[in-house]
Amino acid sequence: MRILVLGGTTEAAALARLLANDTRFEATLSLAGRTSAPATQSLPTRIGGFGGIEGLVRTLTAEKVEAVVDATHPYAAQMSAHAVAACRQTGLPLASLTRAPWTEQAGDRWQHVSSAESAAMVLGDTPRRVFLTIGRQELPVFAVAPQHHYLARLIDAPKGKRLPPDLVLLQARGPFDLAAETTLMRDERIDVVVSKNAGGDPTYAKIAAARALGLPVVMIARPDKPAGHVVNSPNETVQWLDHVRRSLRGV
Ligand code: 3Y8
Ligand code: NAP
Repeated sequence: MRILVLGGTTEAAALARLLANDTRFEATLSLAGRTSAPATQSLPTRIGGFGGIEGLVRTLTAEKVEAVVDATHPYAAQMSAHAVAACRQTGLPLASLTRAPWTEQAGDRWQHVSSAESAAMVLGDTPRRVFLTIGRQELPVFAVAPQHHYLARLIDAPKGKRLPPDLVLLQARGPFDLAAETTLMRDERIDVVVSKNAGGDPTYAKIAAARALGLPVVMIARPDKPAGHVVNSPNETVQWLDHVRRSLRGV
């Protein structure tokens, strides 16, 4: 059965490893092409946008895809909206591999905001040392608050965007560990962390390190992310795919 997996996450990579050795399925992984050197994947991988909903419909039809898995990141809301629309239009089954958000533990000092813009405002007027861990795409937002010192972690260096003046770029990709995150924040004298609620383990260490150091975390809320049939793990996704395969084959 021919499958398209919309990837770009830890779970998508894990699902790809499961599908690569499973002769019941012929799967392709899709990445947006956001990073210059994505991690090698276990499945044949296509890189780049589809060209909106219609582009995705054309790909699904041309590639004779029989089922779609949306394993994109919790903040990749547009890709998920397009997947729901394109699967409705083509009548294809869609599973959405979702990830639970992090929840506050005792000792956490989270400030909830709705966007990167409100995160920049809530930092306040007094200059602070900010650990920005939300990547490159929304970095220009913080140019409205130039009084702060920013340590910004991202994968590829930003190109030609208006950036905050007092900025140090840290090029690194997850997963990260508690000891390294704690040392980094202490050595850099960080006094506030800005984060998305990515969920999962690969980047939770910064949240635990902030708690250990008694630092506040400005937590940007997840966007509404449309979904098809919700599955919660790569294994559950494979079970769903086999159920679809059997119903398509009438077995
Ligand atoms: C291109 C694929 C793996 C998957 C690793 C996960 C974990 C690390 C959490 C921090 C937070 C951040 C960022 C982050 C996380 C995993 C996972 C996850 C956050 C890769 C990947 C692609 C991307 C795109 C990239 C964004 C950026 C966001 C960095 C590969 C590594 C900050 C999100 O330069 C850019 O334009 C980067 C863009 C979207 C957010 C942003 O706005 O900048 N992810 N991340 C995917 C594609 O092309 O389709 O390059 O190998 C995947 C991973 N990112 O295989 O181990 O599964 O969640 N990625 C955030 O949470 O704010 C890092 O640094 O603490
Ligand atoms: P997004 O805002 O939801 O989508 C924007 C556009 O990017 C989509 O309309 C689509 O272009 C293209 N696109 C997104 N994901 C794609 C995929 N897997 N395959 C092909 N095209 C894709 O997406 P995003 O938030 O920029 O995320 C881009 C990628 O990075 C995704 O793979 C996501 O899983 C990964 N990621 C994102 C974050 C984050 O913080 N947003 C964190 C970690 C990983 P067209 O309209 O042209 O089809």
